[in-house]
Amino acid sequence: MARLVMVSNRVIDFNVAQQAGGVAVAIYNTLARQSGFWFGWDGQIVDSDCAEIKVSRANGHMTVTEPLTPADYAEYYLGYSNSVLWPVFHNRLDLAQFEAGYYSRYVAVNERFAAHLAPLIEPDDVIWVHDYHLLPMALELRKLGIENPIGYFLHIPVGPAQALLAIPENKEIARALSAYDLIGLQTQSDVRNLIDFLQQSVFGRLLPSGRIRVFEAELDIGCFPVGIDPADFAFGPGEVEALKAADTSETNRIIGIDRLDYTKGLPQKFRAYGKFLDEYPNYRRRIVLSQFAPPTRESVEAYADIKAELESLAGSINGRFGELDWVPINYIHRTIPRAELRDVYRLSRIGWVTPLMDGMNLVAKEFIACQDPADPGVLILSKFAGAAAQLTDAVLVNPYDVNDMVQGLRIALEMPLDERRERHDRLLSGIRKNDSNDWSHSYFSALMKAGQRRFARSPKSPPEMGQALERLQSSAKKNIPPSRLTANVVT
Ligand code: GDG
Repeated sequence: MARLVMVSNRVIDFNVAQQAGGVAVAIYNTLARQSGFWFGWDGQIVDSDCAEIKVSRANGHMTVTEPLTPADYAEYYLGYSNSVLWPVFHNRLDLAQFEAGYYSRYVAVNERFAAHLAPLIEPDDVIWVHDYHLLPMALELRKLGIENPIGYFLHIPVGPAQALLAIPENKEIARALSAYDLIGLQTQSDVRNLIDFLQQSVFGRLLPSGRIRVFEAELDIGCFPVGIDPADFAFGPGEVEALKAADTSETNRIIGIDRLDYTKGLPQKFRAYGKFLDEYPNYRRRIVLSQFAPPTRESVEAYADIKAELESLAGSINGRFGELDWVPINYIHRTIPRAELRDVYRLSRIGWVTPLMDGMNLVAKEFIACQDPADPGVLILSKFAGAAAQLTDAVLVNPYDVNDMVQGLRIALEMPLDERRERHDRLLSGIRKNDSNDWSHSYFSALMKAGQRRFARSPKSPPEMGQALERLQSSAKKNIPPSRLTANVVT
């Protein structure tokens, strides 16, 4: 039976994956409808080179995972993935740590994952690799003779070609990308940037078909904006009434939910909020900014810096404007449970989502999904989030321009009910139409087509594979339980 094999850096237990948010939910929602399994790191760090591979089954779904060693964690995860690729792709060359030889460990971990995954692959499987940690995965699998269709989806944005070209190993990165059949990105601008990079780095050539020739390969690169499942955020009968009854706050809540990351524009948001309170004193005591900023990658230096900066900004704004009975910024450096997240979105008048650069940003979509259509809150969204290409009815702002941020907040707070309803209605229909199901189906269909081209070109492809692709595509619609896994694994 044809299966979909999802590969991502971090595999979340199927029992809790839906609670995790972001990439994990996107993968969970796809696999929940499809036969296959999920392969990657289990989040454990163990002091041993002989990694034990674990197979877990939960709710009829299967995950295959392995731990990292402390050196892998330091160099593959914190190092090359999060101190080179993450800042560069977000156009923060100033934070990239090119020294330190992280690259060899990055490739070695991909090589090891590929060596453990390859024996599990059956001739008619389709492989879908996620995100920047695993960029060389297809190349490593190909070296082991895997000829199956392999797709790649990059969840983060693609900065300008000039930034990517600054990576010392940029040619190796380009070669690694050429081993995929399809590269999926979040926006058209990402697609343009990646093509530009491939042209400049390794003389990639755009073909009349729209594909790009890189070395011997012909690559499909397309835009597939990630969506959410709005049903995950629906309120049941009586839930909203209970929520409202329990809410005693008399101020208008402005909600921010962002991992504490330098790409999220949090200092810019805090400064704009301080300027707003300065310029519009009539709003003092009437609004509160509740900013959740759960910790992330704390051992990377740039993350420690942003934490200190934010604490100082929140402290100085609260110190300057606060009263005995009013604290202007409620800054919470903790993760909140997903169920509470939904309530907080619903009870907020404004969703303030202003990253400096973001692949998509699902918080923006979640906020819209949680609003009351009869009296919805307003989304303020950065022009530089991937989501802005779709959510054009949000109040779009430039997070680098403090005056634009201040005016965006004023417009959102003053927006009349009719306009709020109209904008929300259009935003919600877009989110429903381009939901997570639509994302995985459209990516998957494109991967099928790219896979078929591979069979046509490659004499090595098993003959049954073309039909297998079609079977897999139709099984996706029927919610078939995962099939067996037989190779050398320890359960
Ligand atoms: C990558 C790309 C792209 C956040 N704080 C808490 C919490 N969250 C949840 C949100 C949301 C998710 O985390 C964050 O959304 P992102 O869109 O930033 O997702 P990531 O996986 O971090 O990022 C991004 C995304 O991939 C998908 O392609 O949009 O651009 O960087 O779901 O709700 N959840 C809970 N407590 C928190 O404190 N429970």
